Amino acid sequence: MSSQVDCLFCKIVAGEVPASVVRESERTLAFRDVSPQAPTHVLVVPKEHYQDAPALAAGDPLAMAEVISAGAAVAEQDGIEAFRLVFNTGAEAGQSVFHAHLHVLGGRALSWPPG
Ligand code: IU
Repeated sequence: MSSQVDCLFCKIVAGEVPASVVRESERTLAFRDVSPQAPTHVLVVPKEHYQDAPALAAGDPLAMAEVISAGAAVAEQDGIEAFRLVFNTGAEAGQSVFHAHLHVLGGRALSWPPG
């Protein structure tokens, strides 16, 4: 499995850094964000390292589909019907960890457009 030295989310996938894991599948891991922006704020990551969502979609479309399905499953687990699925892509769009991850946000009213 491809993994990058010094990638925080690769270390979480490897069990080297602790995380509050809520769901795991063959290709994905879902864990609670350490700085939650909503009552439900979970990150779903592919276990393999891709730097962002477009790279994941191009490199492993099945894993991308599994990430999105896992996001919906997390919302169901947390009992929320309305939620937002977000891939920040690029530093200017707010991406700070360069291992593809889906934010699952819900449990409160969410405004639009985002800042
Ligand atoms: P972003 O889209 O790359 O900005 O999202 C990265 C998220 O990773 C962000 O919401 C952080 O709060 C979260 N996070 C985390 O859950 N655990 C950590 O140790 C670090 C960041 I550093």
